[in-house]
Amino acid sequence: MRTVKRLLAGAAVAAGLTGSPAWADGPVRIALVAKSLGNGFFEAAHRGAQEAAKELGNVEIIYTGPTATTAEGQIEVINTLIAQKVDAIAISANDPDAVVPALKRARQRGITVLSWDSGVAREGRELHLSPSSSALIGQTIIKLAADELPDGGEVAVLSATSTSTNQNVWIAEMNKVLDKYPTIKVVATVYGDDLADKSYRETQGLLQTYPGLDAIIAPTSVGIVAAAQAVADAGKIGQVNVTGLGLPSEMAGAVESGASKSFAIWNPVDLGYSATYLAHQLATGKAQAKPGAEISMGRMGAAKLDENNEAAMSTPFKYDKSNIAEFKSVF
Ligand code: RAM
Repeated sequence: MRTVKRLLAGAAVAAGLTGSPAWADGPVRIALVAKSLGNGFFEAAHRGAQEAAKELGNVEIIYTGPTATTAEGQIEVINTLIAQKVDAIAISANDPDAVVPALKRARQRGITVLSWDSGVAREGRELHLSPSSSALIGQTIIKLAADELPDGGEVAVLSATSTSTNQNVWIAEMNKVLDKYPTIKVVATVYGDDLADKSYRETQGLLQTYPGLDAIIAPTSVGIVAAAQAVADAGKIGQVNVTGLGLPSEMAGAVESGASKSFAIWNPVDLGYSATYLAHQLATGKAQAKPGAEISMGRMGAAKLDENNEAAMSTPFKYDKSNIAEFKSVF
């Protein structure tokens, strides 16, 4: 724990001093907490975190998370990190509220806490970093589906967990613009919990319940792959288009087979890199999270915090047959 160090660093900032403090004791230990382990999206973010650590120097990344996408699992992870006296916790939360008491305990012990990707309620963190504007993500996922359905049709949503902050916000933003698509009918929302097998089964359920289904929007990198597989296995390629948010490396086969005409995502490596940079700035007292603050994210520029101490990165990028080959080896 670096409470003393942080106070000193804060004083150094206040006094206008810059550079690494000479009294630094060992590496700055930053925990990158995933919604769950084994998810390629978080593994890509971890690569970015390691890149930032190398660039910053004297930083140890502790990449961790529960085995399943539950808040309970994350609370256990947080408690372990508190016991390990890490300097910072950067978490993608399975639930915006359930992790707050554990994160508050961490903060009381001088640990810097921020959320990234999937947010924590304001009282549980210093800042939140979104990959992109939530409104833009919501608008993007419905547009991806609607653009392939010029005559309209039935669309279902396959989400991650029902408590996941980011998917819930994106779906809410999507719903706000549905009136722009009068011929598109959203018939159901189901939850695959970012588990491949559950997402596959939920997709099978959708195909059975809605035989006239035209598209599935899966705003989850795990769900979209499983949904595309279920559509292919059901012989429904060309009938049901799977779209949403996914990794080019994991979706290349689905795009080639035609199960997915297109999908979108931002760069998860950059997201992990940026979250790590922010954690480092806060934990070393080089910056403070407050509305209007501009905090360095290294090669990604600065995060400008809004009135809720939130910042957003770039726009989602669309992948389809024209560019998937180029990006599938990147992330
Ligand atoms: C899954 C997770 C993650 C989300 C991506 C798009 O990997 O739910 O939080 O940002 O999908």
